[in-house]
This record gives sequence, structure tokens and C-alpha cells, in this order.
Amino acid sequence: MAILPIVQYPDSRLSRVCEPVTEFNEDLKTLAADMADTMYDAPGVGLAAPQIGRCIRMVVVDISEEKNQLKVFVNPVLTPLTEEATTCEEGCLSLPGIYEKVERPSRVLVKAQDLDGQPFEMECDELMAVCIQHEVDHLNGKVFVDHLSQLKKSRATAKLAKRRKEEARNAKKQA
Ligand code: K1U
Ligand code: ZN
Repeated sequence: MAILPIVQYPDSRLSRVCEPVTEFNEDLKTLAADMADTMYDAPGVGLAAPQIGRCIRMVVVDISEEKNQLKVFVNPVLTPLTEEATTCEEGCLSLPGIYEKVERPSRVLVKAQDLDGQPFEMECDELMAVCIQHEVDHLNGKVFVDHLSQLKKSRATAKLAKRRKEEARNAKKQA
């Protein structure tokens, strides 16, 4: 078990389309466990493999209060179940401190495999629907600010750059 460094936007590893998982072995189980540790430590409600620098199609999600309902999705495929859209304020562990409203389908069907390669399906709504769509975006090289207008995206990324400058200045002061 390990807590891994989270890749930060705009690192190019967040812009790649990830490869399907073809081998369901102990290494994959260890990676999923490390991703879960990293998500819980951050803390976050989801994490995608490219966020820890791995270009493979696997995500972990746990939206429970008690942090005891971990779900691992390997090779997830989404189908919207409604034309109804929902707007939710999203954050991202790769853009810490930035929160913006994003509109997405309010219900989706997820078809995926578990860590043994067994197929399963799940209908998702509310936060689970938002979270799984956010994580599958990561597997396709997309981050949530890519859903914003160019103006809002520029403002959000400028805010991120300013925050990082301030953090670096504070760290220097304390050294
Ligand atoms: O992919 C990620 O960067 C994780 C991201 C998932 C997500 C959150 C909100 C809406 C959509 C997707 C996060 O977990 S950001 C952190 C966060 O929102 C949170 C942290 C602690 C408790 C609850 C939420
Ligand atoms: Zn994210």
C-alpha cells in the first residue's frame, strides 16, 4: 500500500487517451489499492490512473461518508440514460482549490470489469454519476475545465497559477 504523488495540471500525462487494461494480475490489484490509498489521503471521492501517471483505463471511486464503499472500474464505458442534464460544482485533485460548475447527463449506465476481469454494470445518478463521468473524462485526456467556456477556463487556470505562486512563496518563507 502506498500514497502516490498526484500529477498536476497542465502536465501532458493528463492529456493522453489511456490504453485498455488487458492483464488482470496482482500488479493491477496493487495499483488499485495504491490508488485508493492516494484518493482517501488527498482526500477525494475519485481518482483515475493517469492522475498517478499511469496511462491505463482504471478508476477508483468512493462517495460514501464512511469511506468504506470503494468501487474499482476497469475499462469503464458510459452510456447516458437520460437527456436530462444536471449541473454540479466539481473539483479535481489535479487542479487543487479550483471549483467550477459543469453540466453533464444526470444518469448514466457504466459497463466495466472488476479486478478479476469480470464484467459488471451499474446505473449511476447524483454524485456517483458526476464522479464517474469526471473520472472517465480523465481516461480520455480531458479535465473538468475543458467543459468550460474559453474565458472561464482561462480564469480558472490563472487562479490555479496564482495559488501555486502563493504556496511557493509561503514555502520559501518557512524554509
Ligand atoms: O478526479 C479527481 O480529481 C477526484 C475528484 C472527483 C470529483 C469531485 C467532485 C465532483 C466530481 C468529481 C475529487 O474528489 S475533488 C475533491 C472533492 O471533491 C472532495 C473531497 C473530499 C470530500 C468530498 C469531495
Ligand atoms: Zn479530476
